Amino acid sequence: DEGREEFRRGSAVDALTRAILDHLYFTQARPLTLATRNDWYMALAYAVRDRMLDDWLKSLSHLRNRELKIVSYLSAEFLMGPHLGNNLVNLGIMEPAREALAALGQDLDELLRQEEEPGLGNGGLGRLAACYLDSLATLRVPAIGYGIRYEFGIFDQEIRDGWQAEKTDKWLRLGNPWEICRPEITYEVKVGGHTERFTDEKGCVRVRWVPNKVVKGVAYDTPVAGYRSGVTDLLRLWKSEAVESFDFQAFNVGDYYRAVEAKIFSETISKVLYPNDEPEIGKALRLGQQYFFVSCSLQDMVRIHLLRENSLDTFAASFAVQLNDTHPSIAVAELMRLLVDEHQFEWDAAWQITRATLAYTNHTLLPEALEKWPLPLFASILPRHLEIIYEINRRFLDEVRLVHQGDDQLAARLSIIDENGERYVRMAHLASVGSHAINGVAALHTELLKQTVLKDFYEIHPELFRNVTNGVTPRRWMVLSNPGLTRLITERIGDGWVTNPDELRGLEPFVADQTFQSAWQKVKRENKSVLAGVIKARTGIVVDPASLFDVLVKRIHEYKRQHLKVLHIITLYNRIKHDPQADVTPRTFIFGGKAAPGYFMAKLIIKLVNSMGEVVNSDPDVADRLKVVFFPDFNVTNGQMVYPAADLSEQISTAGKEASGTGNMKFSLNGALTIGTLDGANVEIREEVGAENFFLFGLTAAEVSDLKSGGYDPRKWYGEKTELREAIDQIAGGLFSHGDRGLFQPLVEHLLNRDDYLLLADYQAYIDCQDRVSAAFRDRKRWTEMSILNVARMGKFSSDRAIREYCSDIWQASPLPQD
Ligand code: 26Y
Repeated sequence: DEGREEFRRGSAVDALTRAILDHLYFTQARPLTLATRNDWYMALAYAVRDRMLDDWLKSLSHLRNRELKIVSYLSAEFLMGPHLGNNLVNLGIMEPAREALAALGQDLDELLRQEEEPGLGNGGLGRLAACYLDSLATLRVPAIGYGIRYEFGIFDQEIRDGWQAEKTDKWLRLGNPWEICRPEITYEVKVGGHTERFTDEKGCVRVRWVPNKVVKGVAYDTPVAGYRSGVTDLLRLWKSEAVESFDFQAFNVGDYYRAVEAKIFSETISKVLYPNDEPEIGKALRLGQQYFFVSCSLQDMVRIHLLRENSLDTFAASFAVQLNDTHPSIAVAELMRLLVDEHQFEWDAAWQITRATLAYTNHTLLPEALEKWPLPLFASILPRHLEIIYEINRRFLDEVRLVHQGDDQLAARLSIIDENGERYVRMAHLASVGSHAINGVAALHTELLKQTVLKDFYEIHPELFRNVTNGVTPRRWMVLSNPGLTRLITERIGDGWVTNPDELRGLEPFVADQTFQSAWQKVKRENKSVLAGVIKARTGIVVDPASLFDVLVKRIHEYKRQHLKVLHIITLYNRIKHDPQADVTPRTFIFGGKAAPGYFMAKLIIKLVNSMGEVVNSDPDVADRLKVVFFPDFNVTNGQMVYPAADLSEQISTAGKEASGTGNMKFSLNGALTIGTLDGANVEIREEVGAENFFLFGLTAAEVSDLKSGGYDPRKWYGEKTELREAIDQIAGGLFSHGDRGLFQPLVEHLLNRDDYLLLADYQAYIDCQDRVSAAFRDRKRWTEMSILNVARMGKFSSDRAIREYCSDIWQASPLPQD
């Protein structure tokens, strides 16, 4: 094969040039003279995809190799971000591609901006899945990410008159060159109907599920290249379609409209991503989506396994299936159904296989964010699964009662069915009972899991619990998004850190080095200038790259306390108003993040940020020393510009509420210092970088729960803290709403009467800590040292480390041997 079709495989400039021209003509069907920017982007993308195919097809052939365990990452969300740049980095062809395009009169950066990112996720959980696929491929572990090919991903956010407006995300509009449709890989998925008992040829009583609808899932495959690893893994997303036979049947009996309705229903399933990061009770379509992708994925695994072996007895040796939160937890009942109903397994054997295969990752402690489905709804969509769940539950609770005789309360608390009032299926319980491992996503989170939401499970089965602290991929979040810092680091310590980021420790000897420090500052300053340009273009606001870039970007949520940051800014503003000569450290406050469309308070917080910003930004007394920016449409693409330009990373959630956080890691890796509470992975970040290089404030998780159980009264803090009272009174009094006292009243009321997230209790500690930040920023040398040390000590937070832990502690999966 050597030398064959060099122009489709080679990474030299002329091979790439020829490949791009070839795709422009033969794939895009465009003459040079008429090619649009999108044509060039598509041609380049296909040329890059071609270069992934040898490794990919090799990896796909491993699916047939019975010796190799495949990791299946089941996730309702994969927030992959733009593919082009990442693939150029991982294949090592960024520079030749740039040159090839230049020779063709095209600018690579412009084409990179042409890609519409696949926003098939809400935030942290979906982005984690994407980082994990990058690490799996980089570590040469055979893996498939299974999910849903939403036609519309997370909405695009616009800001109109300070409010969030949602626009549909039409990411497929101009085509998707990265995916390959596999019309031959399809599965049928049943929905609704009822069950029947019958006796089979062997005289066994079996169950038949008679659905009232059947839909079809079609596989769409996207290659995921490892970083120069020679392995390309697979992201397989399911699109729902109508089953042809079903149509024809209805058509034949003349019921044309019913056939059309069935088709519409079928296509609705994968239509749109739910833009919430907390469940809404009773959304039938959401349960339909979850079952749809889980069923397709498990049927696909069964097919692959049967190509390897003739019996399903060894299924757990072929696949390690990870449940990304409870969203795919119906897999517990579906795998049982496939084994028992469709493959005639005995219950006990099937149960043993199911538990050996599945493992569950929990991502939240908030009780209101735990998924549960009303029983009647569940029964109407998945009647057979409900029966199976009852049987799983009966056997599980029998065991519990046997060991813990007389403790009926315990059984009720552990039950998969919530019977306190309205009855629900508790998905976290289903996932826990059906898994051989349960993990949290940061050390503190796992400890709290064991003490709170999964306490009873931990007490009966402590051996199931693990911690795997989250990580992020240094490829996208450093090499791709921060080429300046990447170059500087690599000049000093080589490029081994990209796959072995513990090598970043090699920067420590340079921490006080004058030349290195100025080069470091220069990179940060350039990143800030670039971001300043984008801010100007998108918001019209002019910001000074010399000021401290103080950044809070993440989904908008009360527990993440964006409004605590608002109180801080108002406090600084008031200090200036009281003394216009006051010596304040100039800061640019950058907010970003989407609010769930139905989350009123979150949307009001966005409006508050913008309204407050208008007043602060235009006040002549402020004289441009404070600038407030709400950066619209925070997503992966925008994140890649924001993290590298940050001086200060805001990680200010109420302790005990943020499971891990992963933005915190991206900031620190890019040289921002953190101001944060002891929450989620902040705890471990601080441990790694050293307490002296981290701005810590606020109550601990234990103090939070003590304060709450003692009957927390926010008015006490309001009464005692003058600056706090002034800020709240100004919001209430209409200072930021043109005198309208009604606008922010719900927010103020909540703070004064409930303050579930303890903003008032943490306010003073936060302000005092921010004063220390301001002072520290004035000592350029010390700040730069801290910044370098943050980067040097981030090794632990690589997703490679996390994936190695999953492989050894949960999946028992190993890398492919080098060939
Ligand atoms: C039920 C459905 C509407 C739903 C959809 C998305 C529920 C939750 C979510 C997303 C949750 C999420 O993103 N959680 C975050 O996971 C990150 C990765 O582990 C954590 O770092 C972060 O703390 C956690 O909030």
